[in-house]
Amino acid sequence: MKNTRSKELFERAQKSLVGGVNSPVRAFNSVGGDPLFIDRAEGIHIFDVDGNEYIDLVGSYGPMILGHAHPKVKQAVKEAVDKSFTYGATTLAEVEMGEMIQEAFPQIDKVRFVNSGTEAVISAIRLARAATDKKKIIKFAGCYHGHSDALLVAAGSGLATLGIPSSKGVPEEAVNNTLISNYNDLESVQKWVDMYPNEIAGIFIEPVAGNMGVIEPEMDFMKGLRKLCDDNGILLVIDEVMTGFRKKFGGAQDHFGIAADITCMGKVIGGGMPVGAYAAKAELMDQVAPLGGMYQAGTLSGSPISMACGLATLKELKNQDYDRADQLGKRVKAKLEAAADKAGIKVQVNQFGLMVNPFFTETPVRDFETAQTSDQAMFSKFFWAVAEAGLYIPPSQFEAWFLPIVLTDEEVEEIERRIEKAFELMK
Ligand code: HOZ
Repeated sequence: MKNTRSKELFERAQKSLVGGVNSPVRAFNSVGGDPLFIDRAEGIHIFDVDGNEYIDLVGSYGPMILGHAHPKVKQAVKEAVDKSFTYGATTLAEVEMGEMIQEAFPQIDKVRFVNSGTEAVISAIRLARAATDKKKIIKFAGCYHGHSDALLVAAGSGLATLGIPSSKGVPEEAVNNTLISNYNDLESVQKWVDMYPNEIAGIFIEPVAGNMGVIEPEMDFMKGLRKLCDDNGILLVIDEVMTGFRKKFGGAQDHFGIAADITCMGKVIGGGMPVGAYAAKAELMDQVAPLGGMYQAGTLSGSPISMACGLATLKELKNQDYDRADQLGKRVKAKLEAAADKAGIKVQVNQFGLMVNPFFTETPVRDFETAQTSDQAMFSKFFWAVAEAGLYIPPSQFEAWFLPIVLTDEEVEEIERRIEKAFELMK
């Protein structure tokens, strides 16, 4: 695989950008070698600056569910750009987006758009505290909810990849009220509720973890969390930044039959432009300014270009066959298992709809501890073999792969061939 131009650009990038990247997950620290610099992408294909073509299974870490540069989305963005870029005033597209979210999430009355998943979760923490007049929050080891101080402990994503247990620069005071529990372990949550009755404002969870690899919740665990919240006046905050519109037109919470008190969104709802959102029943959202005393604002919130991109994406998703999407994910999982088996490599493949990823371990992966049993050296080898075979996957064991929903049967067959080839290269 030729990488002369990527190498040159990386050397140049390191002189002006921290580590040559603008987000640590883009660095190749855990797989070794130099990051690939991307030139362009179209549909399911992505091309690096050396002219190598890959099938893109990163999808910009989630937003590109329709593949790249979808013609209808591109057209909507062009039309928005032609009018201007931002007005600092409300537009029709924001209202339409709000209505679209209401339609997709029956438990939501009102929504506030922000610019990222991180911002959505920061705001949800504030709202949970404002609404309950309590300070403590619970998060799960290995879950990642963006880079805000209060949730940057025992976090997945880049922190897990780089082996950073908790970020420097986060003062003790900022995390004094953050309690850590284990995913799929209700007792580890009950323990905190017993220890701090009447002090916990919210429980924050990814309904399917996607930042310690992909991990599905056990139904008893999710149902138990809902009950624990109801019995103790705690708000259940479900972070659907990764899962929103991924498994169905709506949230994973609807798929599991669990309703959040506050829902956070991002990624897909922007279709590739920066959008986040938090949303809830009116009694909660009406506590947000200008109706209530919880303040949160943003110059570019609900940006007309981002809204146009998000709206066109969601309109297109409404016509997609999500049952078929799940079958696509299952086919990729089955191929990874079969090809690994043929190559004599132990693998556990977790999959939720279009989210997939392999762990190189014999241990079934159900939480952060078991995720960490994956053989990192094997993952690095796999990453480069897969790149050589023409698949672009995240350069980290702990990031979910995001398959595009638009894959044709022939394209899935091509992915299967490339997986097969990758495992052959690993021999
Ligand atoms: N938020 C993404 C989930 N792990 C990763 C993208 C990034 O941090 O750059």
